[in-house]
Amino acid sequence: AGKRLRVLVDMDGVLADFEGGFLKKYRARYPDEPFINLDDRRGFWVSTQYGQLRSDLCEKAISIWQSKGFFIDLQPLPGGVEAVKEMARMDDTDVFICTSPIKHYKHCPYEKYAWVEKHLGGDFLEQVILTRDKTLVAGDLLIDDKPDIQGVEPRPAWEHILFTACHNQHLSVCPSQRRLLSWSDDWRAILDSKRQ
Ligand code: BVP
Repeated sequence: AGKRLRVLVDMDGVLADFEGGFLKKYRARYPDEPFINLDDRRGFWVSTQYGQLRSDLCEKAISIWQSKGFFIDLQPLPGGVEAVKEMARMDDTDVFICTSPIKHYKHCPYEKYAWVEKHLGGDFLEQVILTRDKTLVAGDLLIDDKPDIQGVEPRPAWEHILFTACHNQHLSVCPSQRRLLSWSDDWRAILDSKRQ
């Protein structure tokens, strides 16, 4: 038997619909302000692009995900919860949810745990890793929609699989970087490619 495979799965933009949840609540709270359609999103940071649209919109955007209820109300992205549950049932496979909380800590960390309990079940709380620095976490794969994942460790153990999202779909990443286009894409083949 080979060694166990360890898969790290990001939450926002991979399992939970951060972009869709943001736009819906932003438009409800600021109905008279301009907004960015998901097709027009560019760059990982929502706040940066809103700030470029008009400087005061940066803090308005930030106010949305700092609000109580933002993270728990996020809808699951299609197929994500099912994929993670299937992964966790696979032989010789350990799955962890690896997510960075915002520094405004009043609601976000609590609601991230609550989201996992709600959608993946209480047993899955054992698999949650909250960190602002994913380079310190050792794993074979990190499935994440953020194009540049950096931290204090210059040589992270994982291979980053870029999960396609509205903000990164037009990005030409270096040819060695593999993508997962959605949870309908062949994630099982990516896992198999890392098994001994
Ligand atoms: O908690 C999420 C939302 C927040 O950053 C975290 C990203 O976590 P990972 O997906 O990397 O695990 N976030 C914050 C801002 C702006 C802050 Br100022 C943003 O524009 N987008 C965003 O996702």
